[in-house]
Amino acid sequence: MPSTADTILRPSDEVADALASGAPVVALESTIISHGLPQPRNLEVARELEQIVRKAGAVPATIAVLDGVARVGLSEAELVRISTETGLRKLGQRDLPIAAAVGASGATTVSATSFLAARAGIRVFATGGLGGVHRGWTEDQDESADLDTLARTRITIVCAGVKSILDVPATLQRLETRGVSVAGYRTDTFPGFYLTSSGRPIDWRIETAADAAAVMRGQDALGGPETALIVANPVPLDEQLDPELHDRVLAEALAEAAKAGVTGQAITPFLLSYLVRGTDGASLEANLAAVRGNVRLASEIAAAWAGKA
Ligand code: PSU
Ligand code: MN
Repeated sequence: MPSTADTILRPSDEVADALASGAPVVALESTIISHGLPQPRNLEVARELEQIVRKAGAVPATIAVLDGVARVGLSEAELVRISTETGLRKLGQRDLPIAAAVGASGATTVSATSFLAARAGIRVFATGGLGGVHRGWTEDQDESADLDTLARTRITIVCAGVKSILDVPATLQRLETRGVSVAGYRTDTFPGFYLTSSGRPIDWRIETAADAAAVMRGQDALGGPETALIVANPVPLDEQLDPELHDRVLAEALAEAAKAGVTGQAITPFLLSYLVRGTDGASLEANLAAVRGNVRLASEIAAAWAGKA
């Protein structure tokens, strides 16, 4: 059977209706659910994030590939699938056509989710922390495909910065080079994922969801390369991970990963789960606090963008 846009990329009826009527829609990724969070908490989180979007008056579109079809907006049974199915793959943007051809199922990373959301006509996307340049890049050139995709995809991504397991200054540098717009939401420093601040300054600060929508209109009015807007939204201070605990356990995690020879797609899930265990779950709570805040803000931005707020 030939692959057509129809058979390979399928929005749910609810998402299609919302997009057709100009209602606010927020894209959510599935890798954080399948590979970034422990079971069984991940399923509760998948449901909770959708609930936050709905309460804010927008439609959630969790994105994943199921049996070779990129699905935009999942049913309850499909959320259970991405939370519990063993052997579910982690798919970046480059993996999508291959997964479609062989009928594979997988969770989508920021790169794949941004790409599919934009293709489906969704402009706003919420996640936890972006991928980026890994520490030790000079040895293995591990830079997440998230950055490249954001340099050529017109999406607004709300995140708590980039994951602190990464080389944050190098990642910010790459975002600058690749022409990706970055604005801090009510902050002058770039957020540090589990931590409120990475300690790095940020060039631009916005105060409201309406400001973000104005930036998005500016992107479209100016034309030029189809780049993303990163809205960097820090985890509240009283919900961040204790910075000393963070630094200590992260150093252990990085040493452990090097010793075990973990590389490639496996490194991010390895480090995140090491942190969960090494902090007795405190990193998980900080991660979730960050994601919830991002989903809330993304819902407000989607409403402002749709002209409903
Ligand atoms: N944010 C989180 N947890 C995660 C991720 C983001 O709070 O697990 C995922 C995203 O899907 C992101 C991916 O795209 O980690 C990055 O993986 P890699 O470094 O292999 O590109
Ligand atoms: Mn990588």
